[in-house]
This record gives sequence, structure tokens and C-alpha cells, in this order.
Amino acid sequence: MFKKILIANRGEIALRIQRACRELGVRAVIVYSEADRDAKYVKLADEAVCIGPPASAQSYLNMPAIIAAAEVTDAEAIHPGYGFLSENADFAERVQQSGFTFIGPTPESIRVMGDKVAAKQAMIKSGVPTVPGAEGALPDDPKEIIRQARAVGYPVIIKAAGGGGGRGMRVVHTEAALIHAVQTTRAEAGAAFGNPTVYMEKFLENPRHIEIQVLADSHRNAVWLGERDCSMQRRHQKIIEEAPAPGIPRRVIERIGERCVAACKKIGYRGAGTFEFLYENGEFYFIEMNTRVQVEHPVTELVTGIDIVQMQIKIAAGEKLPFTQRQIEMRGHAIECRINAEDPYKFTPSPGRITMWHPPGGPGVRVDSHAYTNYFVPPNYDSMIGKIITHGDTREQALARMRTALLETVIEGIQTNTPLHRELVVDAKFVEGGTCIHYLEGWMAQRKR
Ligand code: MV4
Repeated sequence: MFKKILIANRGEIALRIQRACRELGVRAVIVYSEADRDAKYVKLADEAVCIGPPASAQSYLNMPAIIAAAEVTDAEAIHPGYGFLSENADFAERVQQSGFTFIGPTPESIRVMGDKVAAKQAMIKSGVPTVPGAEGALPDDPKEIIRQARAVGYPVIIKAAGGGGGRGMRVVHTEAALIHAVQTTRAEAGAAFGNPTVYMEKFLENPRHIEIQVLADSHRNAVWLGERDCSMQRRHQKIIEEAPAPGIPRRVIERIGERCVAACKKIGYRGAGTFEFLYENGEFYFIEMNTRVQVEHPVTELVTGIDIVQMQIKIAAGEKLPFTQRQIEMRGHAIECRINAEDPYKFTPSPGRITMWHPPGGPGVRVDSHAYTNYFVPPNYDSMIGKIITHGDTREQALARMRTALLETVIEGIQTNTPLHRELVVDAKFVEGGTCIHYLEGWMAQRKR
């Protein structure tokens, strides 16, 4: 096991990784920007290194500064968390070339999954079902594009190979709109990602977003840790996630989980990973793979009892998975509400000083947050300030605990989306379970204020 790890992230995930380090008896070095200087999790770390001014580009995205911090503190490995450099293959490579261990997959795996056309082809080869569409990247010839769209059938969606997470996509309903849409998506993709490659899929109208968590070690062992339903989102920002996914038959999930494990083995995947699927009419369709720990990993931790962040560290240290698939048991149900510093209905950011922070507690309640009374939420980063996660024997119990937890939560001084969560957890359709990815936006539009 490592003696010392550098955490190249901030906020709740930096604290989460620090906790995993402590439990493993590993010393934690935190890097921080000037905006995070006074945060308690920075003071709590064994060592802390300032890596630059508030702007992410000059701090949390500053590769030389982070690697230099690992050098001066004699850290052995770097945990990238989520966001920032976590899915940057060049960073993973530079970490390795500087003699440190990157806590995550190989640069090659990150690179393949970052190219959505390559990722999809890897999945097709590995037997993971993908969204029907034209095979590979779209050609330049308009006649050929039109022919392929006819074969797929309208509506189609044009996606950028360099995109992902909802960036660089366009839905096309008619042949008349096709060529212009392809050209525009290409131009935007070239400008945004430095890669004009686009591909085409059948557009699924009302799917759910279901993802499979996997862990793979460097000894060719891989397991899946069940699924998460992440359909409750707005503009590609998830706000509620849960495990298991309500109403999906276990045998259907098991079939897809086993495919994901087989794919991990086939591509030589290592570390924690998430296979993202659209689920519609009883079928799973792969869309993307995330090669990092995800914000919503706690719901999986609560139903499996497995510490995903500790497992990432153990895998990076070369350890074998300490369990087989058969030894993994799912127990009960877990729900996560992301708490954002924002106007609950306009969604505009609301940074500033938290004058009162009173988190919920009690049986089956977990709070992952770096916030506290008098904490200043900097305006420079993502607005998520924490997560409330509840667990119960049943979905009903997890939901009841979430309602109580949200009622107990007091956050003053800034606006948060807590009031929105309080409304959603009593919404009849959400309570029923199984809403699609467009539900929240429709609900917001309908909502009387
Ligand atoms: C789709 C789709 C419908 N059909 N692909 C958006 C994020 C990116 N990961 C893929 N996305 C979508 N791909 C096909 N063929 C609808 C979406 C989509 C979506 C997916 C997951 C979660 C939220 C979403 C919101 C809007 C659109």
C-alpha cells in the first residue's frame, strides 16, 4: 500500500478521498487554490500545497503545478477525483512518466473512452449492446449521410466523438434538416473539442439513464456493483440518483452487468468505471463510459457495503479485488440528493458565506460535504456543496428517511436547491419510480410557483 497520496481535487470529493486515505493508513496531501485556502478539509490534510490562483485553469487544471506538488511532498500516487483532470489521458500519462501512480485506468483506456466513436466500437466488439446507428464516424459525402440516416430511421441524433456528457449533440427529425445539422455539429465539435468527427444514432425519445458501476483490478478480475438510476437531471446535471433502479427486472440488469464485466476483461480495463446506458422498452443501449469515480458513487456504496474510493486506491497499489462477484450482495435501497449553492428554481449560482450549516443525521443518513457554518462557497467552481444520501431496507424507507433528512437540513446565508428536493421527494411520479430523463424539465415547466 502507498504511504502517501496526493489528492488533485477540491470540495466534497477531496474530503471523501482524504477519509479513504485515513482509513487505509495512507497520508493525504491536498493541493488547493487560493480560493480554497481556508477550507477545513485543507487544514485537516496531512500536508497541503497551494498550486495557484482561484481560476481552475491555473490551479486544479495546472498539470505541472500538481506534479511539482507531488514531487516536493514525496507522494507516491495521485487521485484525480471527478471533473478537472480525472479523464485527461495526457495527465494520466504525465503522472506516470513523472514516476507516480495515477489512481485510475491506463492512459490508453481513458483515451479510448474519451473518443465516443472508439468507445462505442470497443463495446460492439465486447458484446455490450449500443444504440442502433451508423457504424463509426460519419463520412463527408452528403449523399452517404442521407443514405445512412434513412437506414437508421428518423429521428436521429448527431453526436461529437470528442463530446460526451451532453456536449455537442443535435437531434434531427427530417431529412431536410440533416445536412445542416451535421455541418453545424461538426463545426462546433471542431471548435470545442479540437475534433470535428461526428457519428449518428437513432434518437431514443423517452429513455431512462441507467449506469453500471464496475471495479477491475490489474490481475484480470472484474466485478459489477449493480446499477444506478440517474434519470432525474436538468441540462445534463443530475440532481437525484438511486440504487437499485426501480422497476427493472433483476435478470435484465444481471445480463447487462455481466456484459460490462466481460467488456472490462476484453479491453483490459483497470480501476473503477461506469458504463452509461439509455434504457427504453426493456432494452439497454450503451452510450458512454466514465473512467473516474462518480459524484453518485455513495448510493452504490450504501447498497453493496463496498468502499469504492478505497478500492480505487487498492487497485492502483496492485492489490487483487478482495471479493468475487458471488460475494457481492445488494442490500436495500439508497437515494442521493445533490445539494447545490444555487437558486432552487432559476438555477443561478449562489456562492457566498454559509452563516448556518446544520446537516441531517439519524439511521441510514450519510452526508458527504466539506461545508460548515462560516464556510465561504467560492464563486469559481461547480455549485455542488454536498450530497445527502439515505439508505433503507426498501425504497419507501430510503425515501422516508430522505424526506426527514431534507426537513432537518438548515443552510442559511446562501440559496440552495434544498426546497426543490423537498418538493421532488413527495412528487407522485417520482415516488412511483421510473421517470425518464425528460421528467424534471417537464415538471419544472408545469410547476406553479
Ligand atoms: C442520446 C439520447 C437519445 N438517443 N442518444 C445526453 C448525454 C450524453 N451522455 C448522451 N445523451 C443522450 N444521448 C440517443 N441515441 C438522449 C440523451 C440525453 C440524455 C441522456 C442521459 C441523461 C440525460 C439526457 C438528457 C438529454 C438527452
